[in-house]
Amino acid sequence: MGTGSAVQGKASGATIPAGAKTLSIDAQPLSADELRRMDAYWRACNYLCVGMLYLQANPLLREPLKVEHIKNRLLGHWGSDPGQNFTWVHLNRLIKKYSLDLIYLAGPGHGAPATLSNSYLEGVYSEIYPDKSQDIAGMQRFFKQFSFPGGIGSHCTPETPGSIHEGGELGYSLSHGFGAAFDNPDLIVAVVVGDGESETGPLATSWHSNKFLNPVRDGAVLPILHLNGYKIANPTILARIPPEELEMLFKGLGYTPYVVEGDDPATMHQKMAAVMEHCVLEIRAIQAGAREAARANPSTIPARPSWPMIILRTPKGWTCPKELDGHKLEGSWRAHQIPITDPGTNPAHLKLVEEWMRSYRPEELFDEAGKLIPGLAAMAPTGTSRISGNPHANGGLLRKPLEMPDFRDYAVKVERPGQIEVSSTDVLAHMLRDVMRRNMTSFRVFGPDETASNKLDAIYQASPKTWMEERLPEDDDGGFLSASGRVMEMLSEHTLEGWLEGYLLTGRHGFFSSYEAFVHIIDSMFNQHAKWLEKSKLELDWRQPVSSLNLLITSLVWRQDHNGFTHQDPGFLDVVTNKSPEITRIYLPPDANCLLSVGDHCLRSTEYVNVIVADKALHLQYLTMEQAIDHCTKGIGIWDFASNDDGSEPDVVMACAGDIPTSESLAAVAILRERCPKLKIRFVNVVDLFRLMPESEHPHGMSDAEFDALFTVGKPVIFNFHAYAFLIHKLTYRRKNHENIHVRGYKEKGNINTPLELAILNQTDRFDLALDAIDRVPKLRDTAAHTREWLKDQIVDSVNYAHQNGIDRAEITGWKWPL
Ligand SMILES: Cc1ncc(C[n+]2csc(CCOP(=O)(O)OP(=O)(O)O)c2C)c(N)n1
Ligand SMILES: [Mg+2]
Repeated sequence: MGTGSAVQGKASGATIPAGAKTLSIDAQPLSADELRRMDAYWRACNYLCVGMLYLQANPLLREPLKVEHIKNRLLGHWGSDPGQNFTWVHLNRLIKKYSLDLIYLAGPGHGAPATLSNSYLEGVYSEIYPDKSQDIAGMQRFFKQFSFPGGIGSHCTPETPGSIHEGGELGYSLSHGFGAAFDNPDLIVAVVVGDGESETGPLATSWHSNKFLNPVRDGAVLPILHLNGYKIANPTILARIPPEELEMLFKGLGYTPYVVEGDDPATMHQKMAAVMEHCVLEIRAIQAGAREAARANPSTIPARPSWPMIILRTPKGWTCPKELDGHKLEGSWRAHQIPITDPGTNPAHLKLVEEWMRSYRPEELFDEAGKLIPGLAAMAPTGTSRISGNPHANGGLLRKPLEMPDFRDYAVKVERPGQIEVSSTDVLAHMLRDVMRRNMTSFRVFGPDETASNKLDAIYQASPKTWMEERLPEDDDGGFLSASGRVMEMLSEHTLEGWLEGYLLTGRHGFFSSYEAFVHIIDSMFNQHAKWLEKSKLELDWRQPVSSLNLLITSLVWRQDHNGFTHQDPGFLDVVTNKSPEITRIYLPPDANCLLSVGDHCLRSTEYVNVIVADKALHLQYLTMEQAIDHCTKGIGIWDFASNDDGSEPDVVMACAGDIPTSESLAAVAILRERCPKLKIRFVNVVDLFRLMPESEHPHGMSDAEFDALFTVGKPVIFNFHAYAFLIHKLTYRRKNHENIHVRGYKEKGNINTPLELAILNQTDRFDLALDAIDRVPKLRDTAAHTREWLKDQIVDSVNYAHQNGIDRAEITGWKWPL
């Protein structure tokens, strides 16, 4: 055990004043009977956890434990379970006592046996999975399926009732928890944070979420730092730093930490009961005070409270055998996974497992049929008050569709294609502003300090940014800060993504914008969320659909000429295409009207990750609203205004995906049509990237017949792509004409360049695209030699001009579609 100064002072249980450090060990809120029953319930949870790890038969040890009762392959984690069970049992007491609406997030999701055992004891598990009934046969199946082929995973996967946090990839528990609490004023989100998890970057920064939680309109998060001292194979930092530093750390982060430390169950139950009750009452007092003040004077600005948190210092693997073969087991990293790994081959160890399981006295806990005895079952809350049955953890049950304005009302007037320049994201922002206005308790916009930079600042007209900290007079000059703001801005992509996921999984709606290069920071969070959605959507009927995660990628590679190479990386799309086609969508709207149509579609959708790629800078506009709707509905199409192959087979297909590649492709077409007037060109634009895939591989995929009709079966295709070229090959490699598809994209060439120079470096510019066409159309090879030379001269001249003047030539910057 650690040596922390766990318990100081003489205050009594729930009456400790806010800000007091710890509670007295003398606080004894539990009656002898309550203590006995809580401990019994905890023993039942712990028993079930060990059963899940080890047993495939003889679940209640009604006969002596034999080798054949043990699973052939032992998988799962024990170390985290007893502390999590302990926490859950104490939460149950307070849910009942104070009619709390409470959900639970297991940061160390590998401790899933704790969540599962509680769900089983609460009856929710059997309601959802009737074959895992509350009897001996059901318990046997419940044990056997855990971490077993054909069964369930070893983390708090989507199959786990009450879970919105898988916890396999550590670091996101607290941000998920805060996301769940936003705009849920009556909800308490208990988040167990692993002490190892606390060492991750995302978790470390997510403590600052308290600076964005408004006690008037939001719920509360109760962090419980699970200081069990160890990770897989090492001590944890927070368990070994001096207790004073630990306390200062959390005070410095703005929390009031309460320490519960020990290993004697009876004493620990009293301590935890006292501390947790105090925390709940403190939360309630904070909320009541802030809400009362707001009622009395709506212009009151609520101060950020010092929210309580618990530091639970217990031995890792608490209650397992103290030692194994002379090695410390309880209270060591050796308890992390399967504490005793060889009961199948080592009779002494088999005996030890049996003794360990019998130490929980299952015969006192379960009746003859194998059901938790009524006196203990009555300890759990009922109905939707059960943590594992709380509808917030199945957010689709609570989700209401957004009230949407008509996106057509924001349309850019396009009389002729390619004549006017507009910032597409600015146009979208006006729609988002009105989405916000109509959904002031269920929609938030997230961005890492980039909402304004991404030209989405019109949203501030509906709601400013959430800010609970000090405000200076100058903040009123364009700062848009308010405790009641609904635009979430913190410079942590991790925290924002975590908030958004928590917000969505509890039934609400959101929109995230990020610089393209830095969206990679949340690659892994995207991966995990995508996995969650896939399982929920495809395999779990009982999980109701939640809103899609809408990710606008902007400040694109092609307009990072001022920031340079570090800000150029369009590779997030590659990451997205690895995930299940059932839940991934990528849209590259070429102009503002297409972006509006796509944005409307995404905000209404459920169970997807929608990735929208659209630049913030001024860009030419091509389609009227009606044309844009048609184009986006099809997802890919021929643009007649740019094509001259009507009624005949084209000589070349000029294809493109992305706003900036579209304008370069169009400029290339204009050059070719002027200089090679006999050339038959078909211009194809792709909005919905997955249209390129075969229909057998993606729900949006095109049939071969459709693909062949657009791209021909033998003509050259010059495809100008927003991101890395290889992705287009990956999506089209099975198509008949694949060998003629010549893709240009970003080639990792960049620095401080002009936009055209950057395109030239990567050969995505109009001149190189025109050269590509000439080189691939047989009849031009001989006849277009002069044009070829002219194009090469243009490239040299453009680069020279950029290097001399620092900008592109006026005919480039002011280029318009000429036909
Ligand atoms: C981001 C990440 N890195 C590494 C791992 C591998 N891993 C699984 S459990 C674990 C230790 C976790 O320790 P802690 O958070 O203290 O949990 P507990 O002690 O409650 O088991 C690690 C490193 C992971 N799951 N996620
Ligand atoms: Mg730990």
